[in-house]
Amino acid sequence: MQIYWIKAQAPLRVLALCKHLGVQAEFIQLDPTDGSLKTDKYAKLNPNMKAPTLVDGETVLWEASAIMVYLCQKAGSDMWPANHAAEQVDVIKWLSWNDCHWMEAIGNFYFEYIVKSTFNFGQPDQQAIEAGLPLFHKYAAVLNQHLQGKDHVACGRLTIADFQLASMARYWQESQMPMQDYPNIVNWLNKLMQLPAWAEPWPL
Ligand SMILES: N[C@@H](CCC(=O)N[C@@H](CS)C(=O)NCC(=O)O)C(=O)O
Repeated sequence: MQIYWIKAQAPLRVLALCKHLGVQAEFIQLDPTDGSLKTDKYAKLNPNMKAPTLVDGETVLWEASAIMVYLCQKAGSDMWPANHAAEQVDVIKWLSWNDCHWMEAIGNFYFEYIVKSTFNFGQPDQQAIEAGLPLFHKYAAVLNQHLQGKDHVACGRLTIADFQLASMARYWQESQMPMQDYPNIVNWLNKLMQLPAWAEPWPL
């Protein structure tokens, strides 16, 4: 099995999951600045020309959430509740909320501070950060309320929803997200950091 990745939040979830579940794979690092995502060979695997992409024999998969489900099924992990319909609904709800709302609310902080500094794309744009604050507060309040008295986002245990929602939020301090106003989110992120695979997700 091969997993193509770059040093960014969507591949991060998949890499952390592989490490957490002990899934063996060949991890192939690409770089968005050197054209390696844009080759014809890679575009045949992932027509979006983005990472991550998983190749396992005849199976070729893109989208981090689908790849995480595939890996859980392969490893027999209940981080994806394969045999429990109501739990699947719970996980899907939060994956969807992440992709439609949470990513939009925190994505500009992550892009301006983490993506730009990782790939030398220039200085953060403070105006973009400030413009994103109302949306940040709107959705941080939703997640903070949901996490009251909880350590996990869905199913009352660690699932792929935690990895999906935390992959940008984990950088809240470095990217100036005003997360200190949302203590339940901070508590959840801190507890996730106690997982060795989450704390150090990148392949050696
Ligand atoms: N929805 C996709 C997002 C994939 C994506 O946007 N990957 C980014 C890294 S987080 C990427 O490859 N960016 C490089 C580029 O667009 O050139 C997923 O969940 O896998």
